[in-house]
This record gives sequence, C-alpha cells and structure tokens, in this order.
Amino acid sequence: MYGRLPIVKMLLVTIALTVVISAVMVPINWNGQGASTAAPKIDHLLNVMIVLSSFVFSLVMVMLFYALWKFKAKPGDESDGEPIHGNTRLEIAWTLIPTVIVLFAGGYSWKVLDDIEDPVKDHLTGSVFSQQYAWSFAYPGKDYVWSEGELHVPVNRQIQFKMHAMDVIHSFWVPEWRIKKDNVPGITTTAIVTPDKVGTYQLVCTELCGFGHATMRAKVVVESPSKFKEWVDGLEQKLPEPYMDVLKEESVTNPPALGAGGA
Ligand SMILES: [Cu+2]
Repeated sequence: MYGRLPIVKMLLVTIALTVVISAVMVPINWNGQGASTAAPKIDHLLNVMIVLSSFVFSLVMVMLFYALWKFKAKPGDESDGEPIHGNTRLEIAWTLIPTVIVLFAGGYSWKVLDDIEDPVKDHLTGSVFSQQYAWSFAYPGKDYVWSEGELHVPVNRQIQFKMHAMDVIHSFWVPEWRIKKDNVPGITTTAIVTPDKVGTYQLVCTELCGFGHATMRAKVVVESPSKFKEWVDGLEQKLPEPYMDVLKEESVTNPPALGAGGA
C-alpha cells in the first residue's frame, strides 16, 4: 500500500490555488459596462461561478499533480500496477461534493433570474419583431406605431418585451442589459429589463440565423421619459399588416405543450 494521502495538505494547497486564481479572475470586468438593474446581479453571479469553478479546477489539478509525482513508476520498473478494487469513501465524496456545488449554483441562478424577472405594476410593454436580418419595434398606444432598426426606451422603468420571430429563430441581446432571450417562430417570448443608464447601445442577434446574421443589429436609445414620449409621438408609420397579424395571434406565455391543446 502507498499509505494515507496527505488530505489536509492537499486541501490547503487547493484552497490557496483557488484564492490565487479567483484573485486574478474576479477583478476582470468580463461583461463590460452595465446599464440595467439586472447587470450587477448577473455580474455578481458570474463572480460566484468563477470562484466555484476555480475551486473545482484547483482540486483536480492538485490531485492530478500529486498522483503524477507520488505514483510515478521507478526507472526500469516494468511490473503491472497494483490491482485496485475501488474506494467507497472516495466515490461517495466525488459524488456528493459536485452534487452540492451544482445544486447550489442552480439554486442561486434561479433566485437571481427570479429577482430580475419580477414584474412590476407600472411596466411598459413593447413588441420586438425579428426577421432575416433586421429588427423592428412596435410601441403600444392608441394604435401601434412602428420603428425599424432603432429602439427607444425610457430610463428607470421596467419594460416587458414581447418578442416575435417572423421566420427563423433569432436572439435578443443588449450586452449592457445582460438579458438575452430567444425569439422563436410561433411562440411569444418575453424579456424583462429595467434600463438604468441613459445612452446609446446596440442590440445584437445572438442566434446564428443565416448569411446576414453578423450584421443583424439595431440601435438602442435609453432616454428620459419625456424624450421617449417625444420619439413615440413623432413616429408616423403604423405597424404593417403581417406584423399586426402576429400580434393578434400572440399567446401571452408559451403555448400549451404538444398534445395538450390541439396543433
Ligand atoms: Cu441572427
């Protein structure tokens, strides 16, 4: 037998390595500027995930390098390795530890998403239409007015975007808002965001949707409520017929599961 493993020492080295890696990785601003109430929550979640991943990575590295060093065959040793039947305690540990880590990560992510998507009463609703390779937007009022390639929203107010894909799957992403949501033909998906910084941003399609995918962008302007009202009042184009039809068919949430309600 090789004797007992120096578990305490290995754990200390693992923790030290975790601290070093986290100290390098966490201060980096991975997501860039934030401009919604969701941004700090998502960024914090990412940092927690970085620390967890650093721990798992460190643990694997410490055990790998310890095994490489400790159990290396002596020069000239051509014999077979010792037959090992297994180690119940080790197997319980390597099942339990990842389970706890994954459950924690899942639960915490759920809580953050739940916080971010918590609807408020005086929210604003806007419609998003995506098609190869352009974005357009409808603003509810007495009638739907329409803008192409440029979205305006008021600052510090929750907006619920009802999203409609006109052909294939697209994905709605404003990096500074952090929230990303797929647009799926036949389904109305909802993205909830509260922009909290005035400015001009870019809406990016993040679902490979065809040749023009890389150019599928739109300008996003976050402005004061009065300027937003001015913009909407100034819009002259009404929502075109095909888009209106899609709005009329809109299901508030996802449609019932297949087999539960016809088609
Ligand atoms: Cu695309």
